[in-house]
Amino acid sequence: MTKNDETLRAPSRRGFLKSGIAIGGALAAAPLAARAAAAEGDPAILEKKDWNQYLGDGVDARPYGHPSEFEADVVRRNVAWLTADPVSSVNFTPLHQLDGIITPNGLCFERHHAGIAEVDPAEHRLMINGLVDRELVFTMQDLMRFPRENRVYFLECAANSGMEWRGAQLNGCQFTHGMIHNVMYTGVPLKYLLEEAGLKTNAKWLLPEGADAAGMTRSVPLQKALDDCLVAFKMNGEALRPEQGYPIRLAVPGWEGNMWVKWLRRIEVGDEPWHHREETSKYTDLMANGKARRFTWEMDVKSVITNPSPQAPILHDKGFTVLTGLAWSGRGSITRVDVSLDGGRNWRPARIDGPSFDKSAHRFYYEFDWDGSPLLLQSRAIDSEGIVQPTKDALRAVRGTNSIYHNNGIQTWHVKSGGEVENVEVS
Ligand SMILES: Nc1nc2c(c(=O)[nH]1)N[C@H]1C(S)=C(S)[C@@H](COP(=O)(O)O)O[C@H]1N2
Ligand SMILES: [Mo]
Repeated sequence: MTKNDETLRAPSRRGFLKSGIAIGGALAAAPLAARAAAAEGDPAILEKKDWNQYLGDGVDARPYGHPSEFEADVVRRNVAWLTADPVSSVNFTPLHQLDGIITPNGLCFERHHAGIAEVDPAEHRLMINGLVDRELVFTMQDLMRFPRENRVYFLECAANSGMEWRGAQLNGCQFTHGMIHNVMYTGVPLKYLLEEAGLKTNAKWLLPEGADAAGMTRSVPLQKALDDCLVAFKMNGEALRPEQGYPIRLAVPGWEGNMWVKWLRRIEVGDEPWHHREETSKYTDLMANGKARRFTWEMDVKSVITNPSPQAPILHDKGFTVLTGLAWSGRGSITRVDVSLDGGRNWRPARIDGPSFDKSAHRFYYEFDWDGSPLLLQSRAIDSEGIVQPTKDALRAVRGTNSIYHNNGIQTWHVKSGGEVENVEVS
């Protein structure tokens, strides 16, 4: 448990609300009135604070801004026992501490196979070779002279929720679902670069390659590249972070994160897939009969309730509460999210708020009057293809229990009467 979680869970605050005069039942019916009553004698109102009376830092004190010191707990976290070494590892986006649909750049989860490459853009090149009329090498300046587009996409690692295949394991949506981020990319459509090189008639596949020490490669069908892939250089308006592939990465919208090659240095054009390591021994779905599926590219429709969740318990007594979460699909947009408070027996539609883009995260809310009794929270998303997020049992019926990747099953959180939340499975 983190320091801040403990602070928030401290019984004194709950006790204060309980014992406060004239609060009791009023809290459930009219939370705002109850808060006003609680303010009587509140030192936060009566006492002058430093920030009321002293001048603050001037404009140049923070040339690159950072969050308030009181938000120091909002950070990526890893699970040390998952991997042998942090240079080939993963950390997780703190989904339970965010809102809206955009992931701030400093909080995007990281997945590296050989650590973060610190690339000097002046010495970085993008080469296109293989089945093309003209093999080309682009500098960063060359790339800036192609038309750019801005698009919001999620990137989800195929291994997201992989630890949960056989049952509930990690206690927090940061850890069960945090291998995802959702940012606005600025980039050059890959098709413009391929047109510049000129594709031979037998060109069918691409092999993007990273400049990191892992030299990561994946086979990407040409059709996908011509459809919506971007060579991205900005995220949320600023340069990609080194963690995310500075100065350029490939965006492969809706498809598994492993294909989004970071520190992109070369794209080979070929006539068949290469079957490299990342698409054979890794990132394939091992079925019950011991055979693996050849490729699973799309990230299917999925959702998770981010609050309440194990790292974000309910901190008030019974009464009005805000449930929220994220939903996404690699096949399009999200048209509906249902929420259940009783482990999937009854479903009610949630309210989707904020922009809805294809292959981007969607934010949903469900506000309800909590009667203080235990809950089994679930969310179930439906995408624009009409595909419904499955239960974990439905997934296992088809795929068996050997799988790691592509677990888009429905997640359950058990809210206890005290407001604490635990990861459980109800399928
Ligand atoms: N060059 C390179 N590209 C890479 C990787 C890598 O290790 N090296 N990891 C891949 C994997 S498995 C994932 S899930 C995503 C993670 O992207 P992120 O670090 O921006 O979250 O990058 C992919 N691209
Ligand atoms: Mo990944």
